[in-house]
Amino acid sequence: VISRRAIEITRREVQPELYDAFPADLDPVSRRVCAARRVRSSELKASLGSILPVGSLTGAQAAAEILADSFDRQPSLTVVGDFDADGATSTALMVSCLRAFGYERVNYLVPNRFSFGYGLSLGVAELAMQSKPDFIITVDNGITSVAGVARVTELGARVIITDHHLPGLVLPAAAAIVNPNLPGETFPSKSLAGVGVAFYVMAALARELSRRGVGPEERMTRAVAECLDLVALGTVADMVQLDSNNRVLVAEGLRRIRGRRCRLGLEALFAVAGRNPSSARASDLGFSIAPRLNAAGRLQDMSLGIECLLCSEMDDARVLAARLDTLNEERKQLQTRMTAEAGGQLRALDLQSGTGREAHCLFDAGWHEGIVGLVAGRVREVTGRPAIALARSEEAGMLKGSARSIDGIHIRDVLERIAPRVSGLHFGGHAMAAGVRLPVSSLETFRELFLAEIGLMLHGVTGDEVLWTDGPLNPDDLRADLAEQLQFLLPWGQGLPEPLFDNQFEICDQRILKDAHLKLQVRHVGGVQRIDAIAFNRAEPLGGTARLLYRLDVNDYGGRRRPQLVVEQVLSD
Ligand SMILES: [Mn+2]
Repeated sequence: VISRRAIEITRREVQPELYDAFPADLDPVSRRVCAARRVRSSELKASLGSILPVGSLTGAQAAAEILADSFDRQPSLTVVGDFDADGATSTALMVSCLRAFGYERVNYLVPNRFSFGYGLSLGVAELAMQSKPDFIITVDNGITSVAGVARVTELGARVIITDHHLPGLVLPAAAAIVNPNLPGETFPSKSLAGVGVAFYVMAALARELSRRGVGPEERMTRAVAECLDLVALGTVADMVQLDSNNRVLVAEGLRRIRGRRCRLGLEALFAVAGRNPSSARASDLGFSIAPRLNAAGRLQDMSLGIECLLCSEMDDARVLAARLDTLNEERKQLQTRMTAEAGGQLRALDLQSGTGREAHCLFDAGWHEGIVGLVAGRVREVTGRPAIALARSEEAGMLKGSARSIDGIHIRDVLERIAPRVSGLHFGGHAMAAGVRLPVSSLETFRELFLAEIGLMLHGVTGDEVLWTDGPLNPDDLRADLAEQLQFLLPWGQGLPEPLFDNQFEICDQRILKDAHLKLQVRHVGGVQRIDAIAFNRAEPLGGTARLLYRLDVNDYGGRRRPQLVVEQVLSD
C-alpha cells in the first residue's frame, strides 16, 4: 500500500552543551544522536541505583503496609490482571514476588477479552470472589472500576489497585490505590507502565517485610530485581514513553536477559522467535516477544502467556512458547487477510468520492474482534487519518471496535461527544487509542457521527507526516562497529526513536530479492566506497540517485560482519 501522506524531512537539532559533555571516546555520531534526544552523558551509565526511589511512589508504601500487616495470617490473594503484554508481565511479576516473599495462597485471574472485556468489571469481580480471597490486587487495571471494587468490598474482600491509566472523576473505594497519575501523586515519572507500578509496589513490600523481620532484605529485594526482565518487556510492549526512569528499568532488564539471568519462559520465547537473548535489544521485546504474548490475549486467553512467564521447568516453557508461537502465526494470517480487506474498502470509498476522507470507520462481518486494533493502526498509518475498525462481538447483536488516532485528535473525547446520540455505545481509552462496544443497529448512526465529529475537529490538522532524522553520515561513518555501538547505546523505543540518517546516494547496483525486497549497493554522490543496502518490502528499482532514509545496521551473513544500510524511506528525485 502506498502512503497517501505528504512526507517532510526534518533533521533533529543537536544541543551543543549536551554534545560537548559526552566522553571523547564515544563516537561523534553517537554523541550527536544522544544530544539530539536530550539524553545526558550521566544517563548513559545509569544503573538501578539511579531509578526514582521506591518510597517516592506515594501509594506504594500504603499498599505495602496493608499487605505486610496481613502476612502472619497468610491471607488468600488474587491478582487480577489484563489481557495484554503489560497486564501479563504485571501479573507474573506480582505472583512471583508474593510467592517469593512467603505468601502461600497466591493465585491470579485474567479477564477473558471475549466474555468480560477490560478491567475489574462486575462480572470479573464476582468471578474473582468465587474462591473467597481476602485481597484482590489489580495490576495494569482497576483505576476506573468503581462498581467492581464496590462489589468486591460488599462480598467481603479488600482491594488494592495498582494501575497507570488515567483516573476518572470518581475513584474506586479501594483500601489502597497506587497510580503515578493519581491527582496529587508527586512521583515524577508519569509514564510508568502497569508493570513498573507493580515493580514499585513489590519493592516497597520487600522493604516493609524485611523491616518487620519476615526475611532478610537482601533475599527479598533480589526477588524483585529478578523481575526486571518482565519490567523491560511490559514497558516496551505498552509503548509508554521511555523517560529517564523507564530507560533505566528497560536497560537493566535487557542487561539481565543478555546475561542469561532471565526467566525460562522468556528464554523459550526468544528461542521460538529465532532471536538470541545474549544480544537482546528493546526492539526484540517489542517486535518479537510481545506479539507472541499478545497473540494469546487477542485470540484465546492470556493465562497461557502468564503461565509461560511463570514456568519453572524448561520443558514446560518450551511447550507453552510453541503454543504462543502458533497463535501468533494465526494472528498474522488473520491480520494479513483483514488488512487486505480494509484496503479493498478504502479503494471502494476512493472510487465513490474520489477525494481523501478525514477519518475512516470500517466494518466487516468476517473480522475477528481481537485483531481490529491492529487493522485500525494500519489504516491510520496509511491514510494519516484517525481510523476505527469494527468486528462482530462474541456477544450476540453487538460490535466491538478499536480506534487509532493522530496528533491533534483526542479520540476518547470524540467518542464522549457523540455517545449521547448513539444508543448503546460504550467506550474507553485515551488520546491516541480507544475501544468501543455498540449494538449492530447503531452502526450507521455511529459511523455518520464519528466521521462528522472528526471532520469538525480536523480543521487545521494536515495529517502530513514529518520524518525526523539524525542528518547525514560521512563515508567513514558507515562501519559495523559504529552500527553496533548505536544499537546498544540506549533502549530505543517510544519517545526515544532509533537513530535514522539521510543521505543522497548514487545507486551502483540493484536487484530484487524473492519478488519482495530491493537489495542495493550505493555510494555517496561523488564518493568511491560502496556499501550494501536493503529496502524491505519494496520491489520497484530506483533511478540513478536517491535520497535514502536509513538505519545503520550490521549484516553478518556468511560469518563476516559488514555494515549495511536498512532503508526505511526512499525519496526519489
Ligand atoms: Mn498498561
